[in-house]
Amino acid sequence: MVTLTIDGREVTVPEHTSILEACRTAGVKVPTLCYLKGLNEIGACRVCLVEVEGIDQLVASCNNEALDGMVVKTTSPRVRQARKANVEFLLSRHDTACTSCVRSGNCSLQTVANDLGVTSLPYKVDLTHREWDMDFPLIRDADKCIHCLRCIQVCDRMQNTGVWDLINRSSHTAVGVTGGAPISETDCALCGQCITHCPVGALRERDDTERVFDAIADPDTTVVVQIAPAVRAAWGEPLGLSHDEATVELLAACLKQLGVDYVFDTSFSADLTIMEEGSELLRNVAEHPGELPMFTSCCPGWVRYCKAHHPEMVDHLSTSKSPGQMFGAVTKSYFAEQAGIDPHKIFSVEIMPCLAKKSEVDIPAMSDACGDPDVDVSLTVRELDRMIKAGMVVPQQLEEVELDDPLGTYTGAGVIFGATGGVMEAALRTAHAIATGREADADAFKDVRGQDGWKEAAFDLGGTPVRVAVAHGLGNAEKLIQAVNNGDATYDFIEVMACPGGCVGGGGQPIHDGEERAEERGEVLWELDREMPLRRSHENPQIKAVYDEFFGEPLSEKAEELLHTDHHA
Ligand code: HC1
Ligand code: SF4
Repeated sequence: MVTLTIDGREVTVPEHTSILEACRTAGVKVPTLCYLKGLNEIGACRVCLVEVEGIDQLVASCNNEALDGMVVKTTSPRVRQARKANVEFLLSRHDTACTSCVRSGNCSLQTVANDLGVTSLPYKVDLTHREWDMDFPLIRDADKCIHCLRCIQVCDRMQNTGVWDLINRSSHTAVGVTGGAPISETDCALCGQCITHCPVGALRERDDTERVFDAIADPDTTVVVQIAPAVRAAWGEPLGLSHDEATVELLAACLKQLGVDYVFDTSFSADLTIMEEGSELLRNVAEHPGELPMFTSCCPGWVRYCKAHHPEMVDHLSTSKSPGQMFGAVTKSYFAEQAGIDPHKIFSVEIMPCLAKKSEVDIPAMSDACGDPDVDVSLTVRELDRMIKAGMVVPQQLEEVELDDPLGTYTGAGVIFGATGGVMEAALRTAHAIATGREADADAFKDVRGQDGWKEAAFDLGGTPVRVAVAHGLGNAEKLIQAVNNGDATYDFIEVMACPGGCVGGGGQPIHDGEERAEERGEVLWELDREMPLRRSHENPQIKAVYDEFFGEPLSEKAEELLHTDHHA
């Protein structure tokens, strides 16, 4: 341990702690822009400067160690003036059109400039106005970049993807796409983690909200919205709602207030995915062992990564569509038939914590129900929240409403899809019942929960041993695949979610700069599961009905046509 003095207070911290972390331990606020603990500790933004007795220069607190006997000052005039000058320098090269920026009100540069009393910009350099493919789901505005390098580190070290890099030389050095390639030609998985880790508005999603507003305004169009499992754990955060207040039923009320015709829950089709994927797993274990290990395929970020980096594994991806896509196919077939609506007049919207879903809905093969895309638009939670605000909807003034029939019923198994390990656990609950004819305790498979990057467990499904693994974050997935390819690990079934923590930590979720909320949000889902009367997908009465009335049974010809896909298509 080392003991130092910060602003006259003695603080004791473990050796090798940074001065910044020591300040945080002492409750001393130090502003930062580039710092991400464990990932980006490079002192690039120079906003966390502090004064250390005996050293002439001010030092960046994030990449200098706290030493025994050190005396640190964080509030001296020198420190304040230097921080302010550094923020002014960043602003001189920044497009400060805050009123039209998606991060206005949630931007760390804006906050620190306001905190430091920046009221005018003493100088300004010409901006670059670099071109970008505005049709791509991920938008980058080079004029907003502050060169914090977080996106490079997150993409490279956490997600093993390497889309971003430093480009150009000397004074022209900037952050850009590696090798200067067009973004659509890179291996970007569209996990969106660079967006949620950007402190400013340099990275964002393509905004598709106007397409939804237009569909709502068209009297000939029936707008059907599905809400993904992980949305309920986060949609209320920017709107000042607690987790208890921000229920899926209150969100349904907001959507109805906006003019949406039907509101359903993707957790319903997560139950459907389990019926198909669980049956596929048992079939492969019994009849096609060469197709093992089977990987989950509900995360399009992971599917994109797999296709780009591990084409040898594509045939091991489950052919079951993601719940979002299954929901779209069911909406424009079974639901349209039940409700007597022409499926061509349905506008199908999914609200997802995800960026990659924007590319999934555009895959040409995902148009099985009536020839039109099964899902027309995928919105992130951030776009949803912007729609709620733009519609002047005040959730606090609304009463909850029930989800619509017949696709609004779901089980706890469907809800936990949004947290790492949840898809696996939901699948095992149902696979066990199919294999044995008996119900296991709903918590019997909880060994696959938790925040470890790579988890494994083995279960007995009616005499058949099944070895499973769960990875979240593409860097962890990469390690797991290499172990499988090298023969160092053997599994039958593997869940991969691209985002750390699963969809609760998704790249389309609300942003809280410097904070990781996935674990806390995941707890919301596990708690909802514990409270649900039905916790196994096969117990969902509407799932039973949809098989009785429409699909026949899992893996039937109709199910294969509407609920499965060819990943090579
Ligand atoms: Fe997910 Fe899924 S869990 S992929 O993260 O399988 O986005 O929430 O909707 O489709 O159900 C996302 C979440 C979501 C699908 C489900
Ligand atoms: Fe999207 Fe979820 Fe996959 Fe992240 S983990 S890319 S949010 S589906």
